[in-house]
Amino acid sequence: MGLTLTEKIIKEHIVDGEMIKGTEIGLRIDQTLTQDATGTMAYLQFEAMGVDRVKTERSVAYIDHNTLQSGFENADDHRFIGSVAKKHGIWFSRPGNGICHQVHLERFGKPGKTLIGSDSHTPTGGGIGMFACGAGGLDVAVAMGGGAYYITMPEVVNIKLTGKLNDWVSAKDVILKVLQILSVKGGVGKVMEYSGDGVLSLSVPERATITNMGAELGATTSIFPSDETTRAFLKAQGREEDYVPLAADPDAVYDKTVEIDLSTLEPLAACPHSPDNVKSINEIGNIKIDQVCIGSCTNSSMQDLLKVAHILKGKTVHPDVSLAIAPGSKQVYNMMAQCGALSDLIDAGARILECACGPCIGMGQSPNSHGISLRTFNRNFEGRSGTKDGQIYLVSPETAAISAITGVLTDPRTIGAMPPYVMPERFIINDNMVTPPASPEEAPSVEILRGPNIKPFPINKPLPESIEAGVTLKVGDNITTDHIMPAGAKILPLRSNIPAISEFCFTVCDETFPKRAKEAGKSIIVGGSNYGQGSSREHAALAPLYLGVKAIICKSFARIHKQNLINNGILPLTFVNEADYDRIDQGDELALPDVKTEVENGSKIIVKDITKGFEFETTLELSGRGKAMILEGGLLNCTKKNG
Ligand code: MIC
Ligand code: SF4
Repeated sequence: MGLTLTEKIIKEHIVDGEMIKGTEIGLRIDQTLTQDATGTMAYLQFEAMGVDRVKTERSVAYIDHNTLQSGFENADDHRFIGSVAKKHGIWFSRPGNGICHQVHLERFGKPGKTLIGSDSHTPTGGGIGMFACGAGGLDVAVAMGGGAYYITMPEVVNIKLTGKLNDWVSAKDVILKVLQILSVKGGVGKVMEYSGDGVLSLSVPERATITNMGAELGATTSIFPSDETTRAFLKAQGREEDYVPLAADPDAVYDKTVEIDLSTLEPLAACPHSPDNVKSINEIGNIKIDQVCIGSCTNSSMQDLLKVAHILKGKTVHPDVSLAIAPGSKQVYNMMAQCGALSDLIDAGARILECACGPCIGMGQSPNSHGISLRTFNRNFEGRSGTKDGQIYLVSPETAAISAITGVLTDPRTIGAMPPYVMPERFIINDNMVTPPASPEEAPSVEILRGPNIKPFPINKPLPESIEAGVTLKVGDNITTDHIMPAGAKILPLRSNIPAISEFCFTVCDETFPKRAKEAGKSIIVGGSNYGQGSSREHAALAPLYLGVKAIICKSFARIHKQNLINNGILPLTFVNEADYDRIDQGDELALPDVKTEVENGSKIIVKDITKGFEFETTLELSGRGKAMILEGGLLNCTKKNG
């Protein structure tokens, strides 16, 4: 029986467990990446592990999220990360060099390699045939130290693409279609593997747009084959030697197949407030818009921006619209400047932002009250833009650019023929903003630069025999990490300071939560399905830990967040009978009288609702390693105990 591409790469990298679906496997990790908003924690954890030099083939630390520097905090964190990188064998991509995923694709990604990154959009690397997963900072720290990365052996879904995209329809519309079909939880426990002759017509950056936003399906990762298009991209990047051809065997067996005929797709948009709330532009109609933002790790490649420039050339941004554009990398920015396309953007009235995440994570450019903003980004969760009642629609660069001119949401197909654009054969290659690490000889003398905002991270205690705590918060389905630990310009600078950032935990849902949780001392949170979808931010576990949260009881969890909870010794419990969710109210006192023994013996945990006088069952699905982490109070405690 033939193998899928996913299975082939896993087979090459498996160091623990067996390739049996649903069981835990450990993978050798070739490359890691971090960004600055999760990086400080990851490197503090790496330091706590006491490893001198990373053991990976390539580890890169990027600065791209916290670049506003409205106080000393961001700049201090940049210096800290730069110094840790230098000392421990990590390449340092300086602020200004671009968004981690875009730069990694351009300069470092290699087909067939494994990559984990402390950012949920690390699967962007799947566009170049990497097995690339988003992970918690602690998992990345372990991988840098040479440890395996553990995942559940995934099911593999074949997304079979046939036909060719019509003019004005692009890669963003493909992934929005997949989201419409499968939903934000449709990918949990699965890898999305793309195949079919439709793949041939997609460039590497287009494939990367699709794998990037596979994160919104909750998928473990997404991957494209590596073919002549991949070779051409690597050649244009001056690194053809990194090319290897990769594809699934012709007789590979998939768990499920979804067929999409590219020629039938039309321009789509994800409506507020979820990436799977997808409708066609036609269905939504010509709504008046206030803002357009183009960029982010989903749509900021040279190809995307060239298209935008050709659309904007000689036009003016509509008087009622603000258009902001952030190129994905210095390479893109510079090439746009060199070929004159940047001038077309500027001339049309675009507000050019630095190459960074920017508005995607609420770092500036928040829309006006009730403002309607079209964005080429990947997430439109409530409040993420920095404006609580902002209405964010996720669209392709084509739809965004044309609507910026017309002032209303516009189906680009109604505007006439698509202006032609020609991609350069060679990209400008200048890695001068990537600082190499110090040599092993020089490394001991490199001083680590720690700013006053960098506070030690909380470490849990071993699991007690029993837990008694109140339900300090009850939330519904699809709670995102942006609900649990919001980002944005005010809060992101506190990423290195858990006591301070905890003051904002869950404030999107309930402003009183941090205060109440602290007063209660110990608490339990009750949630619906797909709890913790979205970001890989470990802060969504560390802040609740700091506030005394002992357990989350919900209908189901998103993958990375569940692992972050386990890594920090917080119990992720699921209802056996989902109807019990409705019987519990915020304020109820709960007890887990035999929790320790139950964890030791199996997966069933009995919970008593003392207030209401009933008892219900929950499950704790853990591997052997996960069990040890829960019993010891987290991964670091386990590592220390086992030497
Ligand atoms: C995001 O898109 O939500 C982020 C900000 O990139 C996060 C990482 C973070 O919270 O720092 C992610 O996707 O993992
Ligand atoms: Fe940055 Fe946005 Fe991409 Fe997250 S999704 S890495 S915030 S650009």
